[in-house]
Amino acid sequence: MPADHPAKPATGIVHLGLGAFFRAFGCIYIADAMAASGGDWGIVGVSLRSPDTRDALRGQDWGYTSVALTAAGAVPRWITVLNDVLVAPEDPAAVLAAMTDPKVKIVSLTVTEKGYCHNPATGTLNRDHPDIQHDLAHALPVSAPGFLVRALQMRRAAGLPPFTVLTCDNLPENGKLLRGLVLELARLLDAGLADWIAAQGRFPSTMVDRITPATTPADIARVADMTGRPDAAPVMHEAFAQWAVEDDFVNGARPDLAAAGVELVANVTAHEHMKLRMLNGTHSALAYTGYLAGHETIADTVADPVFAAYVRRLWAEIMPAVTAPPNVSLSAYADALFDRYANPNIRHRTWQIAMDGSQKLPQRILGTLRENLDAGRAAPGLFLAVAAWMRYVSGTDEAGKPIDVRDPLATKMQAVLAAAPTPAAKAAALLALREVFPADLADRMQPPLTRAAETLWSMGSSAAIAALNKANP
Ligand code: CS2
Repeated sequence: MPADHPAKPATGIVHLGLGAFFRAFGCIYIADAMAASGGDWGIVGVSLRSPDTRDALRGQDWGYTSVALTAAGAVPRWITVLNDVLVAPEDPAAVLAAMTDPKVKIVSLTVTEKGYCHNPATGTLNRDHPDIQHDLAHALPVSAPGFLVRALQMRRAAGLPPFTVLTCDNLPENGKLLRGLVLELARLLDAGLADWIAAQGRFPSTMVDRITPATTPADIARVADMTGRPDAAPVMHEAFAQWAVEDDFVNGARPDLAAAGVELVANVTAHEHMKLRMLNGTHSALAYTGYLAGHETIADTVADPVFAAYVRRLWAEIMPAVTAPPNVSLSAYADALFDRYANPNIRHRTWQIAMDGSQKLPQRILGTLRENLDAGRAAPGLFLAVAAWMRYVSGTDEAGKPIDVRDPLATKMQAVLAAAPTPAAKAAALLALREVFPADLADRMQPPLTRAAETLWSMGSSAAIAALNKANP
């Protein structure tokens, strides 16, 4: 075997939802864990929708460049941990076959919030979701929960242990949430299967963090220039990464994650809350307000002093609703986030982060708002963020230009907004969306949100934030 083609480790992990984030994050940690301690933890990636990644990587033997964009420059690295990429809609049976291979011990996921087919306000399975309806009626699934349940059913029938389900999406108590969804779907198909998964399955919760903007054609050209090796699908990311994982795997079978820098913890909730509320919450707030103010990226947004002051005010509103993990200072965490946002080499578009807000707001902003309301703490910055989301999803920006709103509820939201003539009526119409706002929270949010919506619609995002900064220094 030539030296530059050492034998690849066998596959031990199937990953559902092989987007840029997991290739810039989990794949690198797994590669580092194997480099440190060995093991057969090669990865078969699965695209649940489009063939693009498979088509791009096929001619590269599944290798690709990961580029860390540090403030000082770009650091490329060639990653070879993928053994194959499957495209689920082309051949769902091949995906199930990979997931039921006895050597596969872990099925990890990054399928984004909407891929869980759940109701974001309640965390329960959305049984009316067309993909769930499909998966209840057919043995070859289309949804992520469907693939997990059918593969676990096949493993049980074959006398194999279950795989560990390792979710890596930005959802609160993501493992517990997914366990609930899988059990709910399994029970609708076969109560014995649900009992077996409940007893034998493991669903550790995780906190994942690395800012990874979508790769652009300019990035592809730049990477080829930088490395001299053309790559159809490099991934671009910040240097920072943090992964906290609950150490709860079926038979303890996992890569040596600690050797790769993963924090193995008994309970990840504190890490998860901090990250979802302080990072993702402000990311979404900056995405809507920044987009409306004409800012293309997060770095552009926080380079504007009005928004730099706004994000600091948001952290001041959020921190009282966050319990710091052991040995973590929340204000130091906020300072570090500011520097990460300000990195001019990361071109993370506000439009990209603004996607799927109906699925993101509950865990990013609404939980914090609820706790602030309970404690009698004012949170005008967070209310302004929700108002900005409402204005954003209406589909036209402050200059009257159309916005390409991507959200599973976009059509529904735009219909109710169009029928509501005033900002107050628009706020009331969206607060009535039970997928996003539980009834009791909607009632309590209405008065401050109405004020925020009126200010935002009349003044525009930038002036509304400047006024807020001035009134609450
Ligand atoms: C972002 C996240 O797109 C988004 O909604 O908030 O992808 C964010 O960049 C990551 O969670 C950072 O770890």
